[in-house]
Amino acid sequence: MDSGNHKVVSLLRVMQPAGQGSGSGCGSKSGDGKSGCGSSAGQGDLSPAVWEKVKNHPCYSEEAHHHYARMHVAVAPACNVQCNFCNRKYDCSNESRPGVVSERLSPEQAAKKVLAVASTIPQMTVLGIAGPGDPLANPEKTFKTFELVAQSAPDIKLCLSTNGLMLPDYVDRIVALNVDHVTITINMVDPNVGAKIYPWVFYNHKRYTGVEASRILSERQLLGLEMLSARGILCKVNSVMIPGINDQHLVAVNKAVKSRGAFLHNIMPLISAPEHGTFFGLNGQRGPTAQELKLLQDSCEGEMNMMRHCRQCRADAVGLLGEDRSAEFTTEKVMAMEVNYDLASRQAYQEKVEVKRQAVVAARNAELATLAGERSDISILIAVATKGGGRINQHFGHAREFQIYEVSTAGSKFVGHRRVDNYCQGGHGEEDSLDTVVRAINDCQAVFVARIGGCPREGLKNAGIEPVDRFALEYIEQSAIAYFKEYLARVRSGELMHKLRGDADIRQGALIA
Ligand code: CLF
Ligand code: SF4
Repeated sequence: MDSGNHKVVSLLRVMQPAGQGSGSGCGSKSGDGKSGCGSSAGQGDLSPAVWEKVKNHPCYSEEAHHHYARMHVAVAPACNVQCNFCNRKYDCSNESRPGVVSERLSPEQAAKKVLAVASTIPQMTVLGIAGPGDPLANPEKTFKTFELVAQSAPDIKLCLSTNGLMLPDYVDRIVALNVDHVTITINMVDPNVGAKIYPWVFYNHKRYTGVEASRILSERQLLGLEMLSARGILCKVNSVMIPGINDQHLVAVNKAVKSRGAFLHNIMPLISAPEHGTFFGLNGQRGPTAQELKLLQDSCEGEMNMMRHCRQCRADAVGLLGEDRSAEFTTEKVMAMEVNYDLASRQAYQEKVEVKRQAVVAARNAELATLAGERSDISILIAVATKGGGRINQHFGHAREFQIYEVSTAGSKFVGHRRVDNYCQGGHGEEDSLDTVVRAINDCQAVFVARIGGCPREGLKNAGIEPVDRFALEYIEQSAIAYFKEYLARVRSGELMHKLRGDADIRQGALIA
């Protein structure tokens, strides 16, 4: 894609009103069509029943993901499809990408782990089964796990992520078990495109290849989505953006899934590096740049809610979406743990979380009100170092990801995140790491941090990115809007010339803890 034209189109997109704080992502489900859930204050025009399902689901509500955690249990090793971006053979506890796990669990082990995590992390609200293979290629293990958890931890929402091949066969069981969030990964609705992504599918005791394989997969995925929507299950569609293969085509996918009742669409970048051992990785298939991904997400956002806060989790991830606490809950540790699952204390803790969450929203709205009547075509991106809670509360050197906010006179919204190697390693800064960070947030005008040292401060300034620590420990969106007002004033006074920043990198390699 021509990068020059790309920038112009991207600017035009971001000049469009961000939509009263609605907009970016979260997600959930069918029937209610497009509605605010993303970075908006809350219920918006969702029905009370849908709001109840999404309000503390960290994937279906961008706002919730700052406060609530999810966990996955790896009970589903087998898969009935081969995707060219997947390799489940490699297992590294430092690597974060879908399909990677350190241990596979029995349903009984998984249920014990859920109780152990629930009693340690009271803001863990969702149990997802997402692999390492396909949960519906392992139906007995998957449903047995859900049954056990529903009996022992009834407040935890059950969530399922599938390639969709077997979905139509299990809709009744999903409904009966009260699994009210289902994600289907749909990367194409045209089997000719699919043939470049899926070498084979195994269906009805037979292996299919080529276009035929993708035709079967696509029909089953769309049928499953329709059936779930008709039953009132919240459906999210995940799509992997593969430049040159399905990037343009995902607009058609977006329309197809919206028309079948999907509540949220999560377009994720292809993660592709040779060391992953995937077909795409070994054959040099690149992932999208940050700007390419955002442009596609923006172009689909007019159609439906887009999720932009997905962290492409491991199949055994535990914690807030930006963190991974799975190492605290190995089978050995879990089996030795004294589990004290106490529903009342979990609820009491979550009530406190809600109070904090409302404070974040109220602060953002109050600041937003001060922008009323402002008109400008300027829109900027800000990178934020945060450990969660909606605050700027992380040292620059400790950040392993930056959250990205877009701010304009329409307000602020979360539009993505960038993984980085943390700058401080062994107590001192690494110049190579600073280069990586600069490339990852190169499209941002500023980076908000709780603290920052002298060397990285200078390095960022030289790269044209303003390091900002005066909002340390303050709320992110409130601060972003306040900064934007100052930025506009500086532009208007002539102190500053507003310039479009360049593109940025999305990390392709393994995440090193
Ligand atoms: Fe897990 Fe998926 Fe449920 Fe979330 S993850 S099964 S919907 S609880 Fe979330 Fe992780 Fe992205 Fe999935 S951030 S990979 S979208
Ligand atoms: Fe991997 Fe999921 Fe594709 Fe199966 S469906 S090959 S587990 S990405």
